[in-house]
Amino acid sequence: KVKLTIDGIEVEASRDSTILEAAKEVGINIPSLCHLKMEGIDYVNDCASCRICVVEVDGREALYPSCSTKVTEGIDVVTNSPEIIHVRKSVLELILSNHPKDCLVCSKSGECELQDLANHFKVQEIKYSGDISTFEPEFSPSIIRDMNKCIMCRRCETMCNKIQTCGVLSAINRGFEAVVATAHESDLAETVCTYCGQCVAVCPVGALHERDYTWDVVKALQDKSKKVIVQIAPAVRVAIGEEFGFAPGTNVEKKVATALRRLGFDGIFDTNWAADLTIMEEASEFKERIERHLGGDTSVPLPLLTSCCPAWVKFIEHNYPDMLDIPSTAKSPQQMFSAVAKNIWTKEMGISREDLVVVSIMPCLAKKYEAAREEFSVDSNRDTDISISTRELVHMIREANLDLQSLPESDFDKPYGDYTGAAVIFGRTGGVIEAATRTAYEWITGDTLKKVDFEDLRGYEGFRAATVKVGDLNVRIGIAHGLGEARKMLDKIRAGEEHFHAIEIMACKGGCVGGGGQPYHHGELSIIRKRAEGLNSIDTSMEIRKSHENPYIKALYEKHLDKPYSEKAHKLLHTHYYS
Ligand code: HC0
Ligand code: SF4
Repeated sequence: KVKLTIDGIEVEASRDSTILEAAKEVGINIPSLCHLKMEGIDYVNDCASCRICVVEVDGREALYPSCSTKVTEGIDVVTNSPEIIHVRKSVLELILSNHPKDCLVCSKSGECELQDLANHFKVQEIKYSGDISTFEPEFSPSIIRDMNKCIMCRRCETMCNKIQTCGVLSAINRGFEAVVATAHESDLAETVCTYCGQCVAVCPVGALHERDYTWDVVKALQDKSKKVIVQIAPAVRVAIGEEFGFAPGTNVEKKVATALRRLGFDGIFDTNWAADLTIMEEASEFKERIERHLGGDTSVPLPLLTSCCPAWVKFIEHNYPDMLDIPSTAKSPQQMFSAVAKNIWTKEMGISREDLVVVSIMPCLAKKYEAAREEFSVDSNRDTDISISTRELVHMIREANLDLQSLPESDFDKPYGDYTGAAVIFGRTGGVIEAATRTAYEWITGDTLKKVDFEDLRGYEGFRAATVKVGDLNVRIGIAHGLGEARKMLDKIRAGEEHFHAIEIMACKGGCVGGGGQPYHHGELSIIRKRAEGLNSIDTSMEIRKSHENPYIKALYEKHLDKPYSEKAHKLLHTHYYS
C-alpha cells in the first residue's frame, strides 16, 4: 500500500493501482474515454491516447494521464483545477472537431460515451475547424464499421487482438486519416473476424455497431400474408430488464412474451426449447463417440466440442482447420428451432416455408451471420430469416410505447415454448456442457442422476477443467469462454498436452450472458455474473431439469424424427463445417 493525496483527501491505495483507480476508490470519478479495464481479464487498454483523464501531480506543469500513471508514495494529485478542466474541454473539442455531428441520427445516440462527456462538460461550440474524414461505412452481416466516428481510443484493437486473439483490427494512417482498420483495409467479411461483437461491446462511440434489422422485422409484421414467429435466446431474459429498471439477472421472460405478443408476432416461442433438442443430439453424439472410443476405435474424434456458438465456429474454421472433426455436428439451438419451424411447423399449419418468417432475438451479433450461412437456407429461403440482438428488441419495445415494468406477464406458446432447467443454463459459461452431461450421464449409465448440479463445471475462470464421474468412467471436461482462452485450450489439445473427452467453448466472457448484442455492461464482470446467476436460479426453480425429459421434445421425436441421432434427425438437425 502507498499513501497519497488526491484533491486534498488522504488516500491509501495498493502499490500497483493507477491514479484513476485510486481516485475511484474515494468516490472521485475522473472522466476517461479510451481507458478500458475489464474485471477478470488481464489486458487493459491503457494506451492513454485520449488525454481526457489528465491530472496534475506534485504541482508539475506537465499533466499526466491518470489511467496509465501508477500511484507512488506521498504524491499530491489534483484532478479538478480550472486548468485541468480547460485542458479536458479542449481535448474534447479537438476530438469533436473531426467527429460527425449527426448525434441525433447516430446508432449510438443516448449510449455514446463521447456524447455523455460533451454533455458533462457542456461543450457548446467547437473552436477548431479543419478537414473531416470521409470514410465509407462498411456493412457486414453482423457489424457496421463507420470509421468517420472512430476516435482512436483503440479499445476494439485491444479487445480483438489481445483478448479475443483474432488479430483483425489495427491502427493505420496518421493525423485526420488515423483509424482502426482491417489488414489491407478489406471488408470485415473478407477477414478472419468471428463477428463475436466484443469490439462493438467496448466501442465508446458509434464507430462499430450492430447491423440493425429491426426495420425488417417491422416490415414482416406489417405483411398480412406472412406468419411471423419469434424465438428468444436463453441469455436475453436475464439482461433485457436492465434497460427497463430491473436489476441484472432478473428473469423477465414472461413480460417479454407479452411485449412480443403486443408487437404482433403470431407465435412466441423459446430458443430454450431448441436447446433441449440440441442436447438430445449432442449427448447422443457424445455417447456414441465415447462408446466407440471405449470399444478400442482409435479413429474416433475426441474431444467432442459443443457447437452452438457461431463466433467460435468461425474461429475454429479459420484458425484450426485441422481440428474440424471434433465439433459436434449438431446445429445450434437457433438453427434447430428454425429448421423445425420451417420444415415441421409449416406442415402442421398448412403453410409454405415462404409464408413463414422466423425471427430470433439473440444476445449475440454472430447469430446474424449464422442465420445468413448458406447451409441454413433452402432455395435462398433462410431457416432463420432475421436475427436481432437484445439491444434491438429494447428499441422495438420502446418504439411501441411498451414498458416491461408495467406489462403483465404471459406464457410462451406451445409447442415450442416449454423448456427444462438444462436448456436455460446454455446462456452462461459451462452451461451447455453441464446440460449435455446431465443427459449423457443417464443415457450412458442407465441410472437416474441424484444431483443434477455439476458444481465442478461451474465458475468464471477463462479456461477450466474438471473430471466428472459417469459410472465407472472418468470424463474429463474442458470449458473456455473468450476466444483467447479458447485458443489456449485448443493449442494444448493440438499439442497433446491436454486430453479431454468433451469441451465447451463460448466466444464471449461469461458465455452468451456477456454477448456482443446485450445491453452494454461497460466491462463490469459483476453484471455478467448476475445474469449468469439469474439463469442458474431459473434452472433450480424448474421441475424438469434434464433435456431428455422435456415432453414436447419427446413428442417431436415420436411424431417426426424417430429417435435422437436417427437418420431423420441427422437430416434436419445436423450441419457441417468449412475450412
Ligand atoms: Fe446463446 Fe445458444 S446459448 S449460443 O449463448 O447453444 O446467442 O443465450 O441462443 O443458438 O440456446 C446466444 C444465448 C443462444 C443458440 C441457445 C446455444
Ligand atoms: Fe475482432 Fe470480434 Fe470485432 Fe470481429 S467482431 S473484429 S473478431 S472483436
